[in-house]
Amino acid sequence: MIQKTEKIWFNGKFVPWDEAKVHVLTHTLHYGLGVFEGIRAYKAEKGTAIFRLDEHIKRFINSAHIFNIDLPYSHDELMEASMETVRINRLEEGYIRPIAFIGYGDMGLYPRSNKIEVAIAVWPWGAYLGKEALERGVRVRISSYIRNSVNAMMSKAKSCGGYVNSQLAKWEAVRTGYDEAIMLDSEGYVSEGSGECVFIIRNGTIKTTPLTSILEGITRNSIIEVAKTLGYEVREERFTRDEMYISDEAFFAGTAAEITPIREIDGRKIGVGRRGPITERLQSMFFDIVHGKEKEFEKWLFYV
Ligand code: PPE
Repeated sequence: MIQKTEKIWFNGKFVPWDEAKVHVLTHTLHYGLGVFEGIRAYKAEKGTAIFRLDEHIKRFINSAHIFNIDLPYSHDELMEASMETVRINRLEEGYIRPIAFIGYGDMGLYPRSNKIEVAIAVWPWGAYLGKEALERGVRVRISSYIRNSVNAMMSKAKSCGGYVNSQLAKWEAVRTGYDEAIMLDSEGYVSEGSGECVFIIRNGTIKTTPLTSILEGITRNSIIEVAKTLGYEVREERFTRDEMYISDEAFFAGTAAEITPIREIDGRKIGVGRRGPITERLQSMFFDIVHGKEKEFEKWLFYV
């Protein structure tokens, strides 16, 4: 169960958690057109800091733009509202969820008069795939469902409806005994997890799928930059499921999942079957960065 905090920012005002409600005929609830973000705040050395808040708000605005949703708030207002929601709830560490959705009014697929509603909630959220997964790694399967194809759903937008596809994959994976799913794109190449980008490592080279059919992951982007700083070669190129099978290491990257090693795919052990050395190095650097222990990457922290 979600761990409640005190207040939710809802259309510009703070309301008590239990009162942040909508009508059952809220448009997005029926048709799925809405956009959201997932952001983490960490208890860093100098206080609570939101990781790459500006990039997340930029993506939120871009997601709305892709779907012609006129957000009634500016980039700066959304930044400040996110910070204030963390502050007012005295959240030391946790998750931030801005969402914009089409409110009550017209039904049907071309709502003309409905208000665009915006909310920001925060709550404590531990390791997405379990605390031990960060060390031991997870077991995944290739989904029988393919990723939303590029002209069916706009993958650069983090949209509510896009996650129906993710949930098909996630439920199938869990119900058949795995922790998480990896979906292939409509051409058969690896795309992403239900809520994470995918990386593999072979012979010391790090590979991640190109942005074609996936969300522009902010964790993905951070890892690419960190890996390059550490001197690794990083390639953004397509790869297949069998290349994953024979990789030395593999991991998921996402705000919620952070860096979660993958220890098994479709019943095949990856590398030695636990977190590999390069994954461990990137993971430990990533956790140092989000906790404010790396000067060079302080630029990514927004202290509340
Ligand atoms: N792909 C998908 C489909 C995705 O949902 C996410 C984040 C990513 C890639 C990684 O993006 P980024 O967070 O910018 O590194 N998924 C969010 C939702 C998780 C949820 O269960 O809700 C997240 O990690 O916050």
